[in-house]
Amino acid sequence: MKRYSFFSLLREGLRGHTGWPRVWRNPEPKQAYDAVIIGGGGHGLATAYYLAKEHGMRDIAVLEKGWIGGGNAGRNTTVIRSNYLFDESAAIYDHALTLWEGLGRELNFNIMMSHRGVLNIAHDEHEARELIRRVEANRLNGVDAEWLNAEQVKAFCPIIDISRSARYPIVGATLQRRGGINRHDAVVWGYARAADALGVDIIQQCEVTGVSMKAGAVTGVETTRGTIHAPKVASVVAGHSSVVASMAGLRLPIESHPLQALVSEPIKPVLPCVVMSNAVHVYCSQSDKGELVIGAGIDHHLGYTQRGSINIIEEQMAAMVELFPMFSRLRMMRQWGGIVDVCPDASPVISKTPVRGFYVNAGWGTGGWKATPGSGHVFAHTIAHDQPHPIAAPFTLERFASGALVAEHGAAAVAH
Ligand code: FAD
Ligand code: PYC
Repeated sequence: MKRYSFFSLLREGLRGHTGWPRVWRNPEPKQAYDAVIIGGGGHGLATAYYLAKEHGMRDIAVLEKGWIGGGNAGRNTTVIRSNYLFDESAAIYDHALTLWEGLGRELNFNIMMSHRGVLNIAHDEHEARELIRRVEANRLNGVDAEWLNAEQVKAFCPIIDISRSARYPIVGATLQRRGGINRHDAVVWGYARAADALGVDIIQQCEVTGVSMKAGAVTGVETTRGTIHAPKVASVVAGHSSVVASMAGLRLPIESHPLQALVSEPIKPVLPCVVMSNAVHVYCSQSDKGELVIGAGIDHHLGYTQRGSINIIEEQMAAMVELFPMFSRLRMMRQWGGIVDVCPDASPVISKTPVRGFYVNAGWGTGGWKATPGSGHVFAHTIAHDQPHPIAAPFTLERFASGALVAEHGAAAVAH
């Protein structure tokens, strides 16, 4: 990778940043590819990268209607953990966490991965029993998990209020030390640069408006930049999965909801880990810039509006101050929303579909960021071999017919 001196940085600043080389190409769409990935978020770019790197497919386009990373990849709060209850989920989320552990090195890009630990708080005996059960299940699956009592929680996160007089007293918490946060745009840019270097065309400002089919098989897509032919088309469009699936005549078991987050003004480092509370309905971490990154549950209505609302600010702040009274004087700086696709069992869909050559990766709900590398890795296998990767096999669409659901509402955290 090219390195820049202080003087070259200064020169670019003074001449209006006109001389930087492109980090990935900006190609015109070709008329045909071996595979088209719809959606330039983290999952779509990771899928393209692993298709090219591990399956030797180089004639691939990623089509993004806006700019890469402008969807949920750029709107999420980057909490990463793999402490899900069921074996199937532990397998995919821990596969992702293992890939996160080496991803900065693999992409040669600083993704600012910080394994600072994730606490999931229990406020009563019932919650404690549920969470201890999860710790035991995690350990059986080889996922690192600990149970901390209230004093141990305080030792790990000194600013948290564990007084018995609190409205929601803290009984204990699970801790996953390998969990943490990273930098969302760095992940997107790292995957984009690596995929581009392997020959993948990343095409922004190119919205897919139709899926073309013949005799039950996909033949390509219609886009705002023309028709593109491809024998394999994969939809990885997070909040818009039902919209794109309907272009192929498919109805997915998915509902789309707004999910909001907000950040405070930057302050000195005070919060050393991620803290999540289902009962109080808030979670929080502190970014390297010093801002507190705070999230809420989903908006209860269905919708596609990517914006904040007053009730969420009020509810989140009330909940935050329950856990961290010292934050009562903080000012909030920004609030935003993204659209998340939620399946009835709070688990994703990584699947072939009844349309031959058309694949769907969707339904990650409020928790797909943490899965990004694992999702891309196993989805690439599914597309390349036309067979689910063993880790993805429990997450095909067939489960909604067979009833073999993977009900992860408890582990899906605050947001469901
Ligand atoms: P996206 O980045 O949304 O990518 C999909 C892309 O498809 C978009 O760029 C979109 O523009 C594009 N697209 C859509 N339709 C078309 C079309 N017709 N043609 C071309 N392109 C199209 N998960 C966690 O694990 N931890 C968290 O802390 C966390 N916090 C969150 C907080 C918020 C506020 C939100 C909204 C989500 C959060 N999530 C979190 C969930 C996580 O962000 C998503 O599950 C995940 O990012 C989805 O990945 P993606 O790459 O598919 O999504
Ligand atoms: O799944 O851990 C999670 C999460 C945190 C915030 C939103 N989702």
